[in-house]
Amino acid sequence: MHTNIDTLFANLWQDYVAITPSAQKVHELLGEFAGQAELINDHVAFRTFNIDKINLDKLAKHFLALGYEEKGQYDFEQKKLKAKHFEHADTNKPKVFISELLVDAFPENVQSIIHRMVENIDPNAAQQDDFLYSGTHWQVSSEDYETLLDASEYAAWMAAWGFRANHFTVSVNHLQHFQVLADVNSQLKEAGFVLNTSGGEIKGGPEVHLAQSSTMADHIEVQFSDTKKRIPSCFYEFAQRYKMANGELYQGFVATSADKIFESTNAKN
Ligand code: OOG
Ligand code: NI
Repeated sequence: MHTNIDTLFANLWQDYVAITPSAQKVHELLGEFAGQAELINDHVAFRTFNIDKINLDKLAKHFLALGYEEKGQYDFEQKKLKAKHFEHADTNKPKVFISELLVDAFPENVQSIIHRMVENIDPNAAQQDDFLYSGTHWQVSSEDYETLLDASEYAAWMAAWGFRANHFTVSVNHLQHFQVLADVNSQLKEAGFVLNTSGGEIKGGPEVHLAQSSTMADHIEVQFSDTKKRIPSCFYEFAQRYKMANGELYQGFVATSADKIFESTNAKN
């Protein structure tokens, strides 16, 4: 387990930008406009399968050990996913959003591809310091990738990329130059970045106390067991939080919005 939160997120960021070059560029662009070198992250997100060896709880353990607490649970029936979010008492530390695919809800052929991948993981891997940015622990063929893609974009993404930050999220509330998410989006589009328009460019809003947008994932070449393919890697998200009736900023997530954010890594449609 990591002993230092900032070191963990620094390592996660390094791994993330290596396969998400646009995130580094967006980071520089927003920092320059806002006149600030440091951007505060609203949250960082992770994906996994609901298989004991590496399930959501195994990922969460790393954050619980660093003082994070579980704060919310979410269900995505259509995508066959569950998620939880975690917060740290130090509100300047990023929140953590972890989802897991309900593998047993998929057809036999899909389950067997996933189980073959997971069987290849060392039994102690999930406890290792670097597990959260350890990537894949298996090899898949491009054919298996395509089979997964037809059943679940999420499963295919996991097969290609494994364990790592799926996205970082800029806290718009902490951006000095920008007041609202729409202005951030305009700036990004002007600079040529492509935003996820599923469910609208801005998901949610003041009425649910959270507005979110994201880039579409970069496309990066991946070596499969048989051939190379250019496929979606990771994306960058932007979140603006609003005060609730009690005057406090909402800290949770919004399932209907999250459902669309997942699609930022879609290879199809
Ligand atoms: C997570 C999508 C949900 C949010 O902020 O609502 C999410 C994912 O794509 O793994 O990050
Ligand atoms: Ni997110």
